[in-house]
Amino acid sequence: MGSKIAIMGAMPEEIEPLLAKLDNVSEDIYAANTYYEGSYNGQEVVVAYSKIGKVFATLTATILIERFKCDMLLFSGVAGAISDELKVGDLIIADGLCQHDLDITAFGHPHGYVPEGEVCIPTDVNLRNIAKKVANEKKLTLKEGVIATGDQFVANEERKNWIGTTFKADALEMEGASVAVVCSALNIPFFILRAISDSADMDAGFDFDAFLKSSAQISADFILSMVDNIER
Ligand code: 4EH
Repeated sequence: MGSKIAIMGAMPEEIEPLLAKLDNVSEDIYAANTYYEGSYNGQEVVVAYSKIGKVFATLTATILIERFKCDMLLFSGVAGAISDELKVGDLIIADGLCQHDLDITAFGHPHGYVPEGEVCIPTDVNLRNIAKKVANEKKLTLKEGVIATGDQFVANEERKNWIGTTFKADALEMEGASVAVVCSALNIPFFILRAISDSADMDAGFDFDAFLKSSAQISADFILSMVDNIER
């Protein structure tokens, strides 16, 4: 199925645990970013971090597909929890992604919607099923739900709860929906995994700094197990 798999993060910390496990890595600089081509257990992969936010994530996802010819994209990183069920280090996979900061409600449209777009973009069902199989084998709990994306680091209970109720979202971050827009438009199967680093509340900045590394590692380890379970 996957002949060349893109694995994307937003921050260096999110891809460092991936790069540490690749073989035959070569670096290619393109559009002011570094792309790492290599292999994992014989599977060809291209790894990159986009930089933070929706615009950079859109650029990187597009380049991974159009220039590096990846035919599948997996995102690995951390997220703020909305659901009370999610604690630091827990994993969530997106069944769909929305943009919580996209607002043309002045014209009567719902939050997150623009004409010819969709509020919530679904991820690839096959990749989600592989994730569930991997979680079973590893005896890990995997939550599945909506992930809300926006160009804001949310450290505010009120904003977090608004995003939760408006989009029925379980977690939030700043890149996933961009990847969803690009991959769905280009018909590339994609998957978004996040390990919780904070709860998007007043302690979020502090918690994020404390748990970025450990949660990024948890997400990266899981993503690499998924690569082992994807048909070549
Ligand atoms: O890439 C951005 C990072 C935070 S900004 C989105 N990532 C982490 C996920 C995330 C998140 N997003 C929004 C984790 N917790 C979040 C939250 N709100 N509460 C950043 C981080 N460190 C330095 C500079 N910018």
